[in-house]
Amino acid sequence: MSVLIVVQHGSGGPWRDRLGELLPGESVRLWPDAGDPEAVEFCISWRHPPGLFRDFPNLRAILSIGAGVDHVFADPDLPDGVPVVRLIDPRLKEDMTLHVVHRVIHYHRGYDRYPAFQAEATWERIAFPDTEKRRVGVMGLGELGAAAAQALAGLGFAVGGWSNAAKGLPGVEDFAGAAALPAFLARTDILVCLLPLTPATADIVDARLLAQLPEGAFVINAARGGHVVEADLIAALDSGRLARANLDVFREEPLPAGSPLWRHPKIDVTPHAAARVNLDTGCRIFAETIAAMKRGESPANAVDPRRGY
Ligand code: NDP
Ligand code: OXD
Repeated sequence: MSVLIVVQHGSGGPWRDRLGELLPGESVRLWPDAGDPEAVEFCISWRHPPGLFRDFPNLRAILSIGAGVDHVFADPDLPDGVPVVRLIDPRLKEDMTLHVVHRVIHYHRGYDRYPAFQAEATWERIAFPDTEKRRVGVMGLGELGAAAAQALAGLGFAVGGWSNAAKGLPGVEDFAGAAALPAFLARTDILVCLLPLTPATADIVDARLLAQLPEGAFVINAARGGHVVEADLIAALDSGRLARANLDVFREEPLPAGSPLWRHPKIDVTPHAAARVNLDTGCRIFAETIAAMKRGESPANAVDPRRGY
């Protein structure tokens, strides 16, 4: 049997080496060096070439190198009945929480505006509301959104969270389902998107949604580029309705040099850097999943393909 690491861009070598240490006796290979296709039982993958998994007739699971599994389900030619397993890693959650908290505080306190003051040698303090009056809204209260929302609530922000089903998180006001979206948006000064990318959430941050935010709101997208209609976001920033946006993820990555997002004066670009998949913790989780499946257990954190997250 073999475990195949599939990474299209970047280096998969360290993943192969670390996993080889954690799974002694198994053949851990790096695509495209797949070896005997019949021997491949597990693929550990980030943005594989569509159709690839069909090459492996004895594949038992596809393990996502990432919390998001949209990159797997983007393949219209997945083999039937092979579970897709998402990565739930406390280290990734911690990284994301720090990114979101940092960005929220940055906008809440007006730190984005001080570089312009400094450039003109202007000594001026920016006013900001008391923390409990700053309303932050987190779209998606899953592994990452719930942690970020609770951290923000712990700092004293007025936090609301939108998800399919109410979560009852301490200090986080619940807004559940499509019917609750307008009320959630109307009370959100700083919108954080941590939704999974599915047919139901693609393009969700569009002109219609942005128009429901209060005047001068901020947007932080740390989920997927496909959530945001870029032209609508730019129009809302240009008109002054929105104050500023931080985009960490993009429809095309790396973000092409010619993209207007790079140079927009009210957009802060980070290069899909909100949370990294950690080699140590990630490999340990993959090794545990494979070991459990070899003992005959079902994989924890398999995704329901009908939901897509
Ligand atoms: P989860 O699957 O744990 O949580 C998803 C949340 O979104 C759930 O609360 C779910 O609600 C809610 N949701 C899904 N669809 C809808 C909908 N149609 N309407 C309302 N709520 C919905 O995801 P994670 O928290 O693990 O990750 C979120 C995303 O973050 C990933 O999919 C990935 O795209 C992105 N990500 C980005 C990274 C970066 O570096 N920028 C790093 C890691 C992840 P319910 O629970 O009620 O069903
Ligand atoms: C992920 C990511 O999904 O890094 O984990 O984007």
